[in-house]
Amino acid sequence: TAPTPLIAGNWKMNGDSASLGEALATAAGLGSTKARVAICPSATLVSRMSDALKATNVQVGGQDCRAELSGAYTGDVAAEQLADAGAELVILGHSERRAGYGETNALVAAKTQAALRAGLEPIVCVGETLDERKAGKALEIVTGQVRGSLPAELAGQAFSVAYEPVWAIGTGLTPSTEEIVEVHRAIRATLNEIFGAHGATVAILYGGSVKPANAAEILHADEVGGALVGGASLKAADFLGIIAAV
Ligand code: G2H
Repeated sequence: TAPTPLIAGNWKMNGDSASLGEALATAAGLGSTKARVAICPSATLVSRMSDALKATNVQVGGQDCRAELSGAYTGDVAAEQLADAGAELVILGHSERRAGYGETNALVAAKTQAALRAGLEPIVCVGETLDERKAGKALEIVTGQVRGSLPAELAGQAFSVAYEPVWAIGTGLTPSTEEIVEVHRAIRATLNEIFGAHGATVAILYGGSVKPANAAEILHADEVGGALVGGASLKAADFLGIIAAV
């Protein structure tokens, strides 16, 4: 079965209580979309956003979690705490965390296990840098991240993979549709190899400068099962423009 398309907004370190109106406006404007829609705000907003969106079709997610259940980890958030605050999903291994906090594939895999333990649906991010692409290593890097970041416990579980070429994030640059499809097909083949028939049910999202103007072409490309949207998810009008393109 083909996965239901997932459009997930990654608010990154943006937004406060005044921004809840954008989340509500997104929910109000969904219409009869066939997409599943989620917003992942900062941890400070998860609880209030979950309450605000309770009666709507928009789900709420976190942007990261700690692998451990609890303990002396000042400043960190456990998967269980996100779930308790109302989150249903969590983004893991975003390139901003891989690059900024030295998150390795092994750590991302441990966080993914923690997400499953807490009943959260992981969105595991992978993607090559510009240097890696220029060196002809994009497929090798990305499939290596898929193998290393997805623990065996994901077998039979709901999760998605987000392909975000690092050079396309927040830069306005997007890969060609052919480049996206090539990587997504490689990810699909790797998922099939690891998870067998379950691999075909995993949505592979594209992320990196998705906006209303390029959403239709990207979302209709082969093996693209949705999008992880940063900047263009902050305003309901833009986010709805992307959702409408599914
Ligand atoms: C990539 C993406 C969302 P943006 O990081 O995860 O952000 O759409 O702003 O490039």
